[in-house]
Amino acid sequence: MGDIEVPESHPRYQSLLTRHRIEAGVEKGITSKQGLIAEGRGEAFDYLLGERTLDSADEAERAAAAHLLLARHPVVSVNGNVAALCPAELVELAEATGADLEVNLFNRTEERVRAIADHLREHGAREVKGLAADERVPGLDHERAKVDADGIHDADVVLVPLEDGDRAEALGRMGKTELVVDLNPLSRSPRVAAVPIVDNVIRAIPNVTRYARDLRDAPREELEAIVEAFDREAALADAERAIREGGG
Ligand code: PTJ
Repeated sequence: MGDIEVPESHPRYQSLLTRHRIEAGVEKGITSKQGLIAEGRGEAFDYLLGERTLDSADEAERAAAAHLLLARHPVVSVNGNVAALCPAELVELAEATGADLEVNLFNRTEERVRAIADHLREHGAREVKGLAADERVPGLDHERAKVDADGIHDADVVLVPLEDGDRAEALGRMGKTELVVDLNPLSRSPRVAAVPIVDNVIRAIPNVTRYARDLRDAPREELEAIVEAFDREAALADAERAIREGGG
Protein backbone atom coordinates (compact mmCIF):
# COMPACT_ATOMS: atom_id res chain seq x y z
CA MET A 1 0.00 0.00 0.00
CA GLY A 2 1.51 3.37 -1.00
CA ASP A 3 2.28 5.79 1.80
CA ILE A 4 1.58 9.49 1.47
CA GLU A 5 4.17 12.14 0.83
CA VAL A 6 4.47 13.68 4.27
CA PRO A 7 7.87 15.09 5.24
CA GLU A 8 9.29 13.09 8.15
CA SER A 9 10.05 16.38 9.90
CA HIS A 10 6.32 17.15 10.18
CA PRO A 11 5.43 17.19 13.91
CA ARG A 12 2.47 14.90 13.31
CA TYR A 13 4.21 12.67 10.74
CA GLN A 14 3.46 9.36 12.45
CA SER A 15 -0.16 10.22 13.08
CA LEU A 16 -0.74 11.38 9.48
CA LEU A 17 0.89 8.22 8.14
CA THR A 18 -1.29 6.08 10.40
CA ARG A 19 -4.45 7.89 9.27
CA HIS A 20 -3.49 7.39 5.67
CA ARG A 21 -2.98 3.66 6.20
CA ILE A 22 -6.41 3.30 7.80
CA GLU A 23 -7.98 5.28 4.96
CA ALA A 24 -6.21 3.09 2.38
CA GLY A 25 -7.39 0.05 4.35
CA VAL A 26 -11.01 1.16 3.96
CA GLU A 27 -10.48 1.72 0.24
CA LYS A 28 -8.95 -1.76 -0.12
CA GLY A 29 -11.87 -3.42 1.68
CA ILE A 30 -9.73 -4.38 4.69
CA THR A 31 -10.81 -1.89 7.35
CA SER A 32 -14.43 -1.22 8.31
CA LYS A 33 -15.82 2.31 8.32
CA GLN A 34 -16.13 1.96 12.09
CA GLY A 35 -12.39 1.38 12.02
CA LEU A 36 -11.98 5.06 11.14
CA ILE A 37 -13.81 6.02 14.31
CA ALA A 38 -11.77 3.59 16.38
CA GLU A 39 -8.60 5.12 14.92
CA GLY A 40 -9.78 8.60 16.03
CA ARG A 41 -10.37 7.35 19.55
CA GLY A 42 -6.98 5.68 19.60
CA GLU A 43 -5.24 8.82 18.35
CA ALA A 44 -6.75 10.91 21.13
CA PHE A 45 -5.39 8.55 23.78
CA ASP A 46 -2.03 8.31 22.03
CA TYR A 47 -1.79 12.11 22.09
CA LEU A 48 -2.54 12.13 25.83
CA LEU A 49 0.09 9.45 26.40
CA GLY A 50 2.72 11.53 24.59
CA GLU A 51 2.74 9.29 21.47
CA ARG A 52 5.46 7.12 22.94
CA THR A 53 5.83 3.76 24.63
CA LEU A 54 5.66 4.16 28.41
CA ASP A 55 8.16 2.12 30.44
CA SER A 56 5.19 0.23 31.90
CA ALA A 57 3.97 -0.61 28.35
CA ASP A 58 7.47 -1.74 27.42
CA GLU A 59 7.39 -4.13 30.40
CA ALA A 60 3.97 -5.37 29.29
CA GLU A 61 5.36 -6.01 25.80
CA ARG A 62 8.19 -8.07 27.30
CA ALA A 63 5.71 -10.05 29.42
CA ALA A 64 3.55 -10.62 26.33
CA ALA A 65 6.58 -11.99 24.46
CA ALA A 66 7.31 -14.37 27.35
CA HIS A 67 3.67 -15.58 27.38
CA LEU A 68 3.72 -16.21 23.62
CA LEU A 69 6.99 -18.16 23.85
CA LEU A 70 5.70 -20.28 26.76
CA ALA A 71 2.35 -21.02 25.09
CA ARG A 72 1.29 -24.44 23.83
CA HIS A 73 -0.67 -22.80 21.02
CA PRO A 74 -0.36 -19.02 20.67
CA VAL A 75 -2.62 -17.13 18.24
CA VAL A 76 -2.48 -13.52 17.08
CA SER A 77 -5.98 -12.26 16.32
CA VAL A 78 -6.16 -9.84 13.36
CA ASN A 79 -8.88 -7.26 12.70
CA GLY A 80 -9.34 -4.67 9.98
CA ASN A 81 -7.45 -1.90 11.75
CA VAL A 82 -4.34 -3.79 12.70
CA ALA A 83 -4.17 -5.45 9.26
CA ALA A 84 -4.09 -2.01 7.63
CA LEU A 85 -1.66 -0.51 10.13
CA CYS A 86 1.08 -3.13 10.44
CA PRO A 87 0.60 -6.27 8.31
CA ALA A 88 4.29 -7.11 7.84
CA GLU A 89 4.94 -6.61 11.55
CA LEU A 90 2.14 -9.08 12.42
CA VAL A 91 3.72 -11.67 10.13
CA GLU A 92 7.10 -11.12 11.78
CA LEU A 93 5.58 -11.49 15.25
CA ALA A 94 3.89 -14.75 14.26
CA GLU A 95 7.19 -16.06 12.91
CA ALA A 96 9.21 -15.00 15.95
CA THR A 97 6.81 -16.69 18.39
CA GLY A 98 5.46 -19.63 16.37
CA ALA A 99 1.94 -18.14 16.67
CA ASP A 100 -0.89 -18.61 14.19
CA LEU A 101 -2.44 -15.55 12.55
CA GLU A 102 -6.25 -15.64 12.62
CA VAL A 103 -8.58 -13.07 11.11
CA ASN A 104 -11.36 -12.34 13.58
CA LEU A 105 -13.69 -9.45 12.93
CA PHE A 106 -16.20 -7.50 14.93
CA ASN A 107 -18.08 -6.47 11.78
CA ARG A 108 -17.51 -9.75 9.96
CA THR A 109 -18.15 -10.21 6.26
CA GLU A 110 -16.66 -13.13 4.33
CA GLU A 111 -15.39 -10.68 1.73
CA ARG A 112 -13.44 -8.70 4.31
CA VAL A 113 -12.03 -11.86 5.95
CA ARG A 114 -10.72 -12.94 2.53
CA ALA A 115 -9.33 -9.47 1.73
CA ILE A 116 -7.43 -9.38 5.04
CA ALA A 117 -6.10 -12.93 4.59
CA ASP A 118 -4.88 -12.00 1.07
CA HIS A 119 -3.33 -8.79 2.42
CA LEU A 120 -1.43 -10.73 5.10
CA ARG A 121 -0.22 -13.24 2.49
CA GLU A 122 0.98 -10.33 0.31
CA HIS A 123 3.05 -9.33 3.35
CA GLY A 124 4.62 -12.76 3.71
CA ALA A 125 2.15 -14.82 5.77
CA ARG A 126 2.22 -18.51 4.86
CA GLU A 127 -0.94 -19.60 6.59
CA VAL A 128 -3.85 -17.45 7.72
CA LYS A 129 -6.68 -18.83 9.84
CA GLY A 130 -10.19 -17.48 10.33
CA LEU A 131 -11.71 -18.52 7.02
CA ALA A 132 -13.07 -21.86 8.28
CA ALA A 133 -14.90 -20.29 11.25
CA ASP A 134 -16.06 -23.77 12.28
CA GLU A 135 -16.33 -23.07 16.02
CA ARG A 136 -17.82 -20.40 18.24
CA VAL A 137 -16.78 -18.61 21.40
CA PRO A 138 -19.59 -19.48 23.84
CA GLY A 139 -21.66 -16.67 25.32
CA LEU A 140 -21.28 -14.23 22.42
CA ASP A 141 -24.03 -13.60 19.94
CA HIS A 142 -22.26 -11.40 17.45
CA GLU A 143 -20.02 -12.23 14.51
CA ARG A 144 -16.86 -12.02 16.56
CA ALA A 145 -17.84 -15.36 18.13
CA LYS A 146 -16.84 -17.14 14.90
CA VAL A 147 -13.41 -18.73 15.27
CA ASP A 148 -11.43 -21.63 13.82
CA ALA A 149 -11.52 -24.92 15.75
CA ASP A 150 -7.77 -25.32 15.24
CA GLY A 151 -7.11 -21.60 15.80
CA ILE A 152 -8.42 -19.30 18.53
CA HIS A 153 -10.77 -22.01 19.83
CA ASP A 154 -7.80 -24.28 20.60
CA ALA A 155 -5.37 -21.54 21.67
CA ASP A 156 -4.14 -21.14 25.23
CA VAL A 157 -2.69 -17.66 24.67
CA VAL A 158 -4.29 -15.06 22.36
CA LEU A 159 -2.87 -11.66 21.49
CA VAL A 160 -5.72 -9.36 20.58
CA PRO A 161 -5.00 -5.90 19.29
CA LEU A 162 -8.03 -3.59 19.64
CA GLU A 163 -10.36 -6.07 21.27
CA ASP A 164 -13.97 -5.40 22.19
CA GLY A 165 -14.87 -5.84 25.84
CA ASP A 166 -17.50 -8.56 25.37
CA ARG A 167 -15.23 -10.93 23.54
CA ALA A 168 -12.34 -10.22 25.88
CA GLU A 169 -14.55 -11.39 28.74
CA ALA A 170 -15.83 -14.41 26.78
CA LEU A 171 -12.29 -15.55 25.91
CA GLY A 172 -11.34 -15.13 29.55
CA ARG A 173 -14.24 -17.42 30.56
CA MET A 174 -12.83 -20.04 28.16
CA GLY A 175 -9.67 -19.98 30.29
CA LYS A 176 -7.48 -18.33 27.68
CA THR A 177 -4.65 -15.99 28.58
CA GLU A 178 -5.30 -12.71 26.82
CA LEU A 179 -2.71 -10.16 25.79
CA VAL A 180 -4.61 -7.02 24.77
CA VAL A 181 -3.24 -3.93 23.00
CA ASP A 182 -5.44 -0.88 23.57
CA LEU A 183 -4.52 2.77 23.96
CA ASN A 184 -7.42 3.36 26.35
CA PRO A 185 -6.49 2.06 29.82
CA LEU A 186 -10.11 2.51 30.96
CA SER A 187 -11.51 0.26 28.24
CA ARG A 188 -12.96 -3.06 29.45
CA SER A 189 -10.70 -5.27 27.31
CA PRO A 190 -7.32 -4.20 28.74
CA ARG A 191 -8.91 -4.30 32.20
CA VAL A 192 -9.73 -8.01 31.88
CA ALA A 193 -6.48 -8.96 30.12
CA ALA A 194 -3.68 -10.92 31.78
CA VAL A 195 -1.36 -8.48 30.02
CA PRO A 196 -2.82 -5.06 29.15
CA ILE A 197 -0.54 -3.28 26.67
CA VAL A 198 -1.48 0.40 26.69
CA ASP A 199 0.40 1.45 23.56
CA ASN A 200 -0.20 2.05 19.87
CA VAL A 201 -0.22 -1.24 17.90
CA ILE A 202 2.26 0.26 15.46
CA ARG A 203 4.81 0.51 18.29
CA ALA A 204 3.63 -2.44 20.39
CA ILE A 205 3.72 -5.24 17.79
CA PRO A 206 7.36 -4.69 16.65
CA ASN A 207 8.46 -4.32 20.27
CA VAL A 208 6.86 -7.64 21.30
CA THR A 209 8.68 -9.22 18.33
CA ARG A 210 11.99 -7.69 19.40
CA TYR A 211 11.57 -9.14 22.90
CA ALA A 212 10.51 -12.52 21.50
CA ARG A 213 13.72 -12.65 19.44
CA ASP A 214 15.82 -11.63 22.48
CA LEU A 215 14.17 -14.26 24.66
CA ARG A 216 13.92 -17.06 22.10
CA ASP A 217 16.70 -19.13 23.70
CA ALA A 218 15.94 -18.20 27.29
CA PRO A 219 15.21 -21.11 29.66
CA ARG A 220 11.55 -21.70 30.60
CA GLU A 221 12.23 -20.62 34.20
CA GLU A 222 13.40 -17.21 33.01
CA LEU A 223 10.27 -16.74 30.87
CA GLU A 224 8.08 -17.88 33.77
CA ALA A 225 9.82 -15.39 36.07
CA ILE A 226 9.07 -12.54 33.61
CA VAL A 227 5.40 -13.57 33.48
CA GLU A 228 5.25 -13.80 37.32
CA ALA A 229 6.91 -10.44 37.87
CA PHE A 230 4.53 -8.55 35.58
CA ASP A 231 1.95 -6.51 37.51
CA ARG A 232 -1.12 -5.81 35.38
CA GLU A 233 -2.74 -3.45 37.91
CA ALA A 234 0.42 -1.37 38.12
CA ALA A 235 0.65 -1.17 34.31
CA LEU A 236 -2.94 0.12 34.04
CA ALA A 237 -2.43 2.56 36.90
CA ASP A 238 0.77 3.89 35.32
CA ALA A 239 -1.00 4.55 32.00
CA GLU A 240 -3.78 6.42 33.81
CA ARG A 241 -1.19 8.44 35.71
CA ALA A 242 0.62 9.31 32.47
CA ILE A 243 -2.63 10.57 30.93
CA ARG A 244 -3.46 12.69 33.98
CA GLU A 245 0.04 14.12 34.14
CA GLY A 246 0.27 14.67 30.39
CA GLY A 247 2.33 12.06 28.63
CA GLY A 248 4.90 11.56 31.40
O1 PTJ B 1 -12.18 -4.92 11.78
P1 PTJ B 1 -13.27 -5.20 12.76
O2 PTJ B 1 -14.60 -5.46 12.12
O3 PTJ B 1 -12.91 -6.33 13.72
O4 PTJ B 1 -13.47 -3.89 13.69
C1 PTJ B 1 -12.42 -3.37 14.44
C2 PTJ B 1 -12.85 -2.16 15.32
C3 PTJ B 1 -11.58 -1.57 15.93
C4 PTJ B 1 -13.56 -1.14 14.45
C5 PTJ B 1 -13.82 -2.67 16.42
O5 PTJ B 1 -13.19 -3.66 17.19
C6 PTJ B 1 -14.29 -1.52 17.31
O6 PTJ B 1 -15.30 -0.89 17.07
O7 PTJ B 1 -13.50 -1.24 18.35
P2 PTJ B 1 -13.80 -0.08 19.42
O8 PTJ B 1 -14.86 -0.53 20.37
O9 PTJ B 1 -13.93 1.23 18.73
O10 PTJ B 1 -12.46 -0.08 20.25
C7 PTJ B 1 -11.27 0.27 19.68
C8 PTJ B 1 -10.25 0.52 20.82
O11 PTJ B 1 -8.97 0.45 20.24
C9 PTJ B 1 -10.41 1.88 21.49
O12 PTJ B 1 -10.29 1.73 22.90
C10 PTJ B 1 -9.21 2.69 20.95
O13 PTJ B 1 -8.69 3.56 21.90
C11 PTJ B 1 -8.21 1.59 20.63
N1 PTJ B 1 -7.32 1.89 19.50
C12 PTJ B 1 -7.62 2.49 18.33
N2 PTJ B 1 -6.54 2.58 17.52
C13 PTJ B 1 -5.52 2.00 18.20
C14 PTJ B 1 -6.00 1.55 19.46
N3 PTJ B 1 -5.23 0.91 20.34
C15 PTJ B 1 -3.94 0.70 19.99
N4 PTJ B 1 -3.41 1.11 18.82
C16 PTJ B 1 -4.16 1.75 17.89
N5 PTJ B 1 -3.62 2.14 16.74
